[in-house]
Amino acid sequence: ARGSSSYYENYHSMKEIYHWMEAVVKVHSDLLQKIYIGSSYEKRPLYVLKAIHVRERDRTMTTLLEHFDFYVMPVINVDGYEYTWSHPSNRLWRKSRSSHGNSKCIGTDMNRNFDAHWCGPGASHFECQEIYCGPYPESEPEVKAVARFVRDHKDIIKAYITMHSYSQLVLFPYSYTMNKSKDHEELESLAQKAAKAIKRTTWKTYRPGAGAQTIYLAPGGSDDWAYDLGIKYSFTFELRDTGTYGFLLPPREIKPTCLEALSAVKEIAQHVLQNL
Ligand code: PAY
Ligand code: ZN
Repeated sequence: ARGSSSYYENYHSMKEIYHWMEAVVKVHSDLLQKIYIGSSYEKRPLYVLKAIHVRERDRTMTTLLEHFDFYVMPVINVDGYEYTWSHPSNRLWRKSRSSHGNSKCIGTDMNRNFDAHWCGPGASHFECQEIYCGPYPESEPEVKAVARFVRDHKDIIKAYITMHSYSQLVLFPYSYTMNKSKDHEELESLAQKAAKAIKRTTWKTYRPGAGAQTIYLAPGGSDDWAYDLGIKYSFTFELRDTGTYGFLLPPREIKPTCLEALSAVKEIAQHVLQNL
């Protein structure tokens, strides 16, 4: 059932996630709001949950919520996610489900579709590739919706964190170039602190580093785009694991993965608070 803790120890279909969003904002209407930011290629709604202040048992969380609102988008690739459920043989589908012109392949890599060195080295112009950048930046309605939401709130957004899997990394800009950003030193030490918070929480090892230097060149990502927009504290978490199960992480690891990720989020938020 939705309220029970086992709900957070399992994977859920898009339909269930939509119901869950509806239910949590209903039950916690004093601190949660659901914001509609646009619709997907297949016309599914895109929502961001906004969490505001009050009544937390955890002291750090209370302090953080006194100073910050948290905006959380549970799923950006709603069409792709639904597709992994309705077509189990495509359980690992990565891209969107859009088709542009008379392309013979479906889908754009949303993490190559943001307007940050769009389609440079590390992305592909070919529709059939997993890292297809799309016909132009923000060609994907989901990317456009997120970019517009972030642009419209850029003066109030103090940090941006995007969650991916897998590899256990805390990445920061840049991913589109091997060059260091102008905030490299600060972001590196904060990423190290975040990784240490994770270690204290679950004893797992996450490696901090700039994207391109740590994994590979990846242009058109949301983290670099948010950073270049002026949101200094921009991070990509690559969650569990390091390859044993890879993208098919067992459900029993969901909860500890959330706990460690949350500890890293708090570490980053505290740093932001101290540097306002
Ligand atoms: O900002 O450097 C970044 C993240 C790059 C990610 C990307 O390629 O878009 C990294 C991959 C991801 O999470 O999508 C990593 C996974 C393991 C993959 O698909 O290779
Ligand atoms: Zn990813």
